[in-house]
Amino acid sequence: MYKLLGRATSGNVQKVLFLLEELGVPYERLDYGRQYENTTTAEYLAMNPTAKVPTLVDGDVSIWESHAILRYVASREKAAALYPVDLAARSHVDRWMDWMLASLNPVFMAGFRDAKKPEAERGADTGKNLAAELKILDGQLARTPFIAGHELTLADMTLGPVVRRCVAMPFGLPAFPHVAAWLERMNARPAFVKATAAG
Ligand SMILES: N[C@@H](CCC(=O)N[C@@H](CS)C(=O)NCC(=O)O)C(=O)O
Repeated sequence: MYKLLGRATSGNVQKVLFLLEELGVPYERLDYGRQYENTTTAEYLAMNPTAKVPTLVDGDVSIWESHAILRYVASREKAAALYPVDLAARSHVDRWMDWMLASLNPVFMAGFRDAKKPEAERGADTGKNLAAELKILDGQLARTPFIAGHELTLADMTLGPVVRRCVAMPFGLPAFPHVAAWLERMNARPAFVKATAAG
């Protein structure tokens, strides 16, 4: 049985929860990170030298980096619909997963930090930068119902938990109708609702 180490409020943990719930495989989630103050022990660092969550334990194997975990579990469970074997189809999933980490995540993190500050102390471009990335996603979702095409894939799993937070940020963001419709589709999935229930 998979063991997922990570608090349920972490967006990166929620990505993995979304996949595990969608697959319906047995797993156990254990509270690690932030308030639990248990990611700097020698035992944890031996599994994950970044002292972050999530970490996935599968027997003797331990894996960190949420997207590496998603790829491992989808491949191990032979979930080819979620992570295609065909290389061209797979590249559509991979590019959006990488885009999430390389392009959306930095502006999401800036937004996450700024949202807690009084308006006068926020970065001048935080909302603008976030809107620019969400516009790219909205353009893609105008073309296909799911991020990497006509079916749910790991790309939706990497983006769902974070984009739902992005659109709720207090920066007067414009409407992104295709993103909003896609989030409604995500919210219709019990796996997504359960994965993101902690906030
Ligand atoms: N790129 C890493 C980022 C991991 C990360 O930053 N995790 C955050 C939670 S979302 C964390 O561990 N924060 C400190 C903590 O909770 O102790 C991944 O995708 O797994």
